[in-house]
Amino acid sequence: MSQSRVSAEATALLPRDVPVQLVTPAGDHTPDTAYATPDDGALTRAYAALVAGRRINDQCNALVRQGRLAVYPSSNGQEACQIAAAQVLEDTDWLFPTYRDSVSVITRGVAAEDTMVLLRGDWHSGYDPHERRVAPQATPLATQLLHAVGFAHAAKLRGEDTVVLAMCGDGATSEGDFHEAMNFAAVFGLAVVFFIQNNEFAISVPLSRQTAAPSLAHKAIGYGMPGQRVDGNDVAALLSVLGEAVDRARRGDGPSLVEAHTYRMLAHTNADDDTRYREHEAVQAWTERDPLDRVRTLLRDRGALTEELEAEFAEAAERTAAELREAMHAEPVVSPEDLFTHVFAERPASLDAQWHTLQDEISRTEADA
Ligand SMILES: Cc1ncc(C[n+]2csc(CCOP(=O)(O)OP(=O)(O)O)c2C)c(N)n1
Ligand SMILES: [Mg+2]
Repeated sequence: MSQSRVSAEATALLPRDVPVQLVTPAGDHTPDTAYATPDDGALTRAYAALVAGRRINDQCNALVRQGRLAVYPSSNGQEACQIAAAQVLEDTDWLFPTYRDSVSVITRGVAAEDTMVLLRGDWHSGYDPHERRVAPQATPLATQLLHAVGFAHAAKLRGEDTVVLAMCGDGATSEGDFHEAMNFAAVFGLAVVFFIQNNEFAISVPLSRQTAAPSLAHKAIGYGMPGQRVDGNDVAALLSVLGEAVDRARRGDGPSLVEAHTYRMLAHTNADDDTRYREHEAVQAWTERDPLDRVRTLLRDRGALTEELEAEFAEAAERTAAELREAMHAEPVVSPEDLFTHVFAERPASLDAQWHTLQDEISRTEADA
């Protein structure tokens, strides 16, 4: 292989200097020769999901304050990433989300109240992963990337054409698991799309302390897969760039990495005070890049989004929020024995003894009450 051929192949793996954008923050269409703009139907569907996603984020924030959720890592400001990740997949594909990706999980069809079981603290996951092909939301950073890669490997061995989309944050790219997952996926040519939502922070740690690379998408070339950067608040660009990565994976051309440039508009979770590490003005500046506004403006200008449709979307989002509220206001019925279930296929004597100790304590407490 000649030197120039090596460098041409290598260059093809590099991301662009400027993230791909198809709709400007003002709502103007900026066509791209390499990435097709989704049609108005697809964008309207995405907008409906964005409206629902924003409403779910708002509702969950309120539920946290009411003590109905233990914690809520909001994706407020990141809804375009959340929607696109879910909408580029076929029903038979798999999504591997993180704790911040509840809106993706719900957009994929999991009931909102089942999605919130984890964040209410009732159980490790409130849904059957196989039903909508959504892995349980991972809290330990980057672990889900290895699960996703293993899953894709198994699919390949079985001869299936399943695509696996694995989500992570900018901070998670510093984990060893991220690198192992990328390397394994590339070496074995697996159908994985690694999707980084770069929201500029890992709790209080800014991106500048996370990496010295020109961008997170530049990491892809080190493993031999293409990397691309996309405006993470432009749902049209996300659908196109992620869609292309999914098509590539399905064709058998291997994994790729997509970095979305977005911003976390709220604190890391309700347990975090973001005024301690970032300026209010910096956050405010991102309101002008809101992911809902720009696609709404575009679709309204084109006449594709009528007032009736908008009202319909808002009503549907309100119904989802009301159902979630109602479900979360009901007291959960949990059995203390659940703590001991699914730990081992057959419960060993030592664990059984612990359960009996707890049972004794419970019956004594009940007798005292
Ligand atoms: C292995 C591991 N280390 C540390 C943590 C604590 N932790 C939870 S979220 C977080 C920040 C992650 O930031 P990022 O990957 O950018 O995702 P974001 O929260 O911004 O979506 C950290 C350090 C964890 N959950 N898992
Ligand atoms: Mg982050």
